[in-house]
Amino acid sequence: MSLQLWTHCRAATLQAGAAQPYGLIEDAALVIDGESLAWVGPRADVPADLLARCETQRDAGGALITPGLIDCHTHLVYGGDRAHEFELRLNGATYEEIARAGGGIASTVKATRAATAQQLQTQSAARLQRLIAEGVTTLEIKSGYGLALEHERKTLSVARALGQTHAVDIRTTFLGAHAVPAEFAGRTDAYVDAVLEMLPVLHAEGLVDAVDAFCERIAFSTAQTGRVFAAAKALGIPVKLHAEQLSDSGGAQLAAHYGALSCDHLEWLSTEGAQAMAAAGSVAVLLPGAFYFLRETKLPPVALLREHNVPMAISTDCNPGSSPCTSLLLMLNMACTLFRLTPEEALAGVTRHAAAALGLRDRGVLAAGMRADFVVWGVERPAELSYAFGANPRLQTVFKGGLV
Ligand code: DI6
Ligand code: FE
Repeated sequence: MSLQLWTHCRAATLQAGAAQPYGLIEDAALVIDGESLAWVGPRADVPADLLARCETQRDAGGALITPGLIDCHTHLVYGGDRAHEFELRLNGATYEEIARAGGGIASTVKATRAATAQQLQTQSAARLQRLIAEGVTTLEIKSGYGLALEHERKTLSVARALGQTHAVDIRTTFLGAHAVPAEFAGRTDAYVDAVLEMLPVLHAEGLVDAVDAFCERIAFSTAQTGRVFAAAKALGIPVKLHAEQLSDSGGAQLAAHYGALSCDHLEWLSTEGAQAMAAAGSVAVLLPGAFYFLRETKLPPVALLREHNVPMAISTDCNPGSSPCTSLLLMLNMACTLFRLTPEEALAGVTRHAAAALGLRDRGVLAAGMRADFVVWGVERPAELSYAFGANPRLQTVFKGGLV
């Protein structure tokens, strides 16, 4: 099979342990073999046998190439929106008043249940296209606004279908334990029973790549979350957790006990939680959009995560209630301005570490054997990607599995 050679570019490979920041290679070459990268390195070092097999040659015009971006925590598929509640709140209504009037998560559950699969798909595709336009080539989508078998199935099926119709890989996460639906009000344990019934059914239908829960005093306790995780483990499904977003409930330790791929949010993470995550190899997924939109003041403990070498990923948390955001590049900027990550940490957070948060080993860095998912940017330095905000990303080309 013939190969494709890319030259006249700078490559931010994001390889772990690279000598240069960002794993940057000046005057780089990439050799693409179908859906994979066959070789990445300095142009002068391309092996002669590979060079001889390159039939197509592309000049990147001095552009910067990064791995395709990965948005590893989204609730992208939902019905309706909550702009009206946003407006009500800014006109003085309290969260409780809105919730009592059927607002909050409950209103999104209602709208998601009422929507047909086709309507959900159309609404969600518009959001997905905005992420793709910024260089996202892989993203995770959680359920959790259906909260009943048929509606959780509808959400996860729409998520899968979006991956068929767009140049993006989609990983689906079952978040049945996101909130207690109205019909189970006051009966949280009975609803957890229902979640445990949904899980094997949806898994058998091929709709579940991972299982997540919202472990928080306003949602599910660690005991209830533990029941969901035990069921996931019995089915061999990896777990992730919305942990310590509003309080420290010890969710990170519980998730680590189950070998979680990631713990997400983490504003209230304790030292013990960070140690448990480090020992389990769980990724910390930081969500600056939710922090900003909810006007939180408690910062995630970035120094603690660094100290314990817990890898940090960054994601949009795209959802109608706490982060109505479809810009992963804006999250790069906010991770730096709000959380004080370095631009290099932020970029690793939407590439290498985001891949790890999804348990994917075939992407997130530019290296031989990895998927040929990459983005060609009209910028000189990698820091420009997190520096500018609200700007056109200057994205030139997205390669997905070797295809433009
Ligand atoms: N944490 C959040 O911030 C969102 N879900 C979650 O588990 C809130 C979702 C919503 O308000 O719709
Ligand atoms: Fe979330």
